[in-house]
Parts: sequence; structure tokens; C-alpha cells
Amino acid sequence: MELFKLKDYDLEDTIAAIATYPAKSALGVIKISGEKALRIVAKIFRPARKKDMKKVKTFTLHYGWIVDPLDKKIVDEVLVSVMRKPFSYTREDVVEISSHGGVLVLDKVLKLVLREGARLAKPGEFSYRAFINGRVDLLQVQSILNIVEAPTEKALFSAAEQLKGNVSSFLRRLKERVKNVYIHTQAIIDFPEEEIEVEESWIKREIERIKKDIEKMEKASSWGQILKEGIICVICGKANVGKSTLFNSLIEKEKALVTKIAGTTRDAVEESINIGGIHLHLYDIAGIMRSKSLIERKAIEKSFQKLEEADIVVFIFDYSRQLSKDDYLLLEKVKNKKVIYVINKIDLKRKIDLKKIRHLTPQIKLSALKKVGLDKLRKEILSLVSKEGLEKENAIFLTHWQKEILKKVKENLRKALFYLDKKYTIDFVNFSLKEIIEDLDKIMGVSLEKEILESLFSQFCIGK
Ligand SMILES: Nc1nc2c(ncn2[C@@H]2O[C@H](COP(=O)(O)OP(=O)(O)OP(=O)(O)O)[C@@H](O)[C@H]2O)c(=O)[nH]1
Ligand SMILES: [Mg+2]
Repeated sequence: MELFKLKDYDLEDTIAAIATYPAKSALGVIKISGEKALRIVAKIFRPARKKDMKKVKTFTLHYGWIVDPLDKKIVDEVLVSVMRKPFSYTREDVVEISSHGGVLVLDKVLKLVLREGARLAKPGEFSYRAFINGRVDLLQVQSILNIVEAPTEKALFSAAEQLKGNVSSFLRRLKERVKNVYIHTQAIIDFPEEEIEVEESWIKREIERIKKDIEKMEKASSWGQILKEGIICVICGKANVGKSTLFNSLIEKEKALVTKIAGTTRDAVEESINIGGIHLHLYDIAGIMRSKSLIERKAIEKSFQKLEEADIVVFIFDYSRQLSKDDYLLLEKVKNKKVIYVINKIDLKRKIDLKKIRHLTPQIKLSALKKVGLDKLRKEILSLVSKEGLEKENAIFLTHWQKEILKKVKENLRKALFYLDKKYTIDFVNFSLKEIIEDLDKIMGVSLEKEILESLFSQFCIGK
């Protein structure tokens, strides 16, 4: 693998950081990695049973005290774990000191470690070393971020799968297959006189198969994005249909103001909930109505803006009122959206003409006030999110630029198939395949530009 030296991430230094959140807690961990890790620990750690810390075996745990070598004052009672190179996260000598979790204690231990020769680690620097030293590839590095930030269990499990290396090995296998086809095309180019035992139909079939796998990856990555970032779901409807009531019922809190007066909600109200493992950003917005009030008109304008951001719209009709121009105006606004139609207030007498909206599906009748039919709505939201078979794929987490590269790979596969179909010389196919191989490498972090790496590792907290 090509080696990148990011500025300020000097690989020669021994680095240290507090790896846990520095707050009053039972335990805290200070992590040290590098050549001098054990020497530093030997200076500041007094084991309960006398031993030379520089010589202890790997994967061992040592009980004792942190003592300031200058004034011989005891700082804390600790456990020290030792993981020697190459079988550690960074593939260097790593020592973790578990002290008590006080902010001052952790700070004091860290200062001692720094005074004895370590340098404070930069954000993500431990993971950077793990990457540089071949312990993890870029897809795995990203999954570490996603594990830390996972909003739901589903997101966590998928990130853990990626960390295990499942996505990386899938990509490596895919690359081998592309390489195999590439070698065959190269043979045809290099030995034009020889009868090469490769049929173009085999090449075509193989490229088609690879393209399908890339498409699968794309789907899995959109699923990953949904798991990671969640879905924006906006509740809309004309004034007074019960949007805020439904919002409160779904989030199980009285957050949005509810009154019998039309035009109650002005600014959008937001709350995040978990529906079946999906992180849903739910919005309650101002109802649509004709109004002379400048404030109400502004609020409605903002509602329309919010609607544009929505991944999913919950559109509410009022069972106890007739359809009106406001309903139709709003229907026009959401015509290009994924919509679930809700008929609210079914506990009241019906006035709405259901025949006129029969064609609008999926449709759910409920009472937000009496909390009847809410589960049906939750199920419908979930099934709308996971339509297109997304849920069947395992999620993978890719960054924006990785998705862009994936698109390019797909485009090159499409081109290769086009060249084969139109009987271009095999050189064209060969060239596309070469680009694909390079691009697949890029997704895994081989031969990547420095800026991309820098921006990735800077998202980590210090100590990771
Ligand atoms: N009977 C009955 N009343 C309901 C139901 N849902 C809401 N309401 C009532 O309808 C009125 C308006 O409810 P809101 O939730 O404020 O309606 P909204 O759509 O947010 O209204 P705006 O913010 O003004 O657009 C209140 O008096 C609610 O109690 C329901 O399912 N059944
Ligand atoms: Mg409201």
C-alpha cells in the first residue's frame, strides 16, 4: 500500500490521549501508542508486585499506582494493559492506563505521560496509524466513526459488520473478478495472432454480473445513509386537521401546541423518534389556510419549504370536515413526494367525501386524539422507507466521494458493455476495466488523495 504522510501526523512520535469522555465517571482510559510507550509507563507506574514494565509480555494486565517521578506523590490506583506490536490496534506498542474517571486525575496522568516523552495525539491519529500500518482499511476506519455515532441498533450492527471487514472483502473479491476479465482482454491485445480461448460472451456475462454487484452495493449504501442519517418525515395538512395532535401522539410527548383554533402552529416543531430501527426526524408544520395575517402567511411559506426537504410526507385529511380548496392546493404541492395519506378524527361524525380521495394510497384512517390506528401508521412509514427492497440488503456506510467513485465504476461498466455490443476493438473495454480496478482501490483507501484522508481522520475525536 502506498504510504501517506499527513502533515502533523508524525509516525515517529509516541502519541497519547484520554480515550474516554473526560467527565466524572467510574473509570477513564489513557491510551499510549508508539516506540516509547512501555518506557514511559515504566517511569510513572509502580506495579503492586515489582517487575520491569519494559519487559512484560503482550496482552497482560498490571495492577499498581501512578506515581509522579519528580515528587514521588501517588496520583491514582490503576490497571495497566499492555498490547505489544504487531498485535495491537495501531500495530505499535500500545498501553492503556485505566484510572478513576475524574477529570483532574485523567488530566494529571496524561500530563505525566506527555512529560515523559509522548506527544498529544491529533484527532483520529490512533486510527490513522491503524490504517497506515495495514491493520484496517478505509472502509473499516469509517465504520469506527459510524459505530460511535450510530443512532439506532440497526445502524450499529451494520457498522460493526463493516468493521469486521465484510464490505472490504466483498470489494476485494469484486476487484479480483474485474482483474481477471482485464487480464483476458490484455491477452487478446498482446497476442492478436494467437487463437485465444476467450469468448467475448464470457467477458460480457462477467461484466454484467459485476455491474449487478455494484448496483447491490449502491443500494446497500443508500440503506446505510438512511440508517445513519435517518429520514425526514413532515406532517402536513390544512389548518386544524390535527397535525400537532398526531405529532404529539407519535412522539409520546405534549411538545407541539394544540388548540381548536386554526393557525395554531407557526414555526415547525421537530422531534426525532425511532421507528423499527429507523431514525425518524419528525416535523409538525403550520397548516395551510388562506390568511390575511402576515405572520400566518410567513408560517405557511416556511411550511412549503420544509415540505420540499421531506423524504416522506404524512398528509392529513379531516374526517369530520368536507374537502376544500386548501386540501387540493396542498395535494398539488406533494405530488412528487412519497406520501402516506391519513384521515384523522374518525371518532367524529363523517363529513368528508371518501370517494373523492379513494385513489390516494397508502391511506390510513385514525384518531390522533384517541390514539387509535397509530401502529398502522408506524408500519406504513417503515414499509415506505424500506421499499425498493432496501432492507433486504445489508447496509454499508460510504462517504460522499466513495459514492461518487462507485457511480464512476458503474458508468465504466456500462461503457464496457456498450463497446462489446457495438464491436469496438477490445482496447476500449480494456481501458475501462483498468479504470475500474483503480477506482475500486480508491474506495478502499489505496492511492487516495491526501485531502480526502485528512478530512476523514479529522472527524474523529482525539483518542480514537
Ligand atoms: N375528535 C378529535 N379531535 C381531534 C383529533 N385530532 C385533533 N383533534 C382536535 O382538533 C383540533 C386541532 O388540532 P391540532 O392538532 O392543533 O391541529 P393542527 O392541524 O396542528 O392545527 P394548526 O396547527 O392550526 O394547523 C384540536 O382541538 C384537537 O384536539 C382527533 O383525532 N379527534
Ligand atoms: Mg398545529
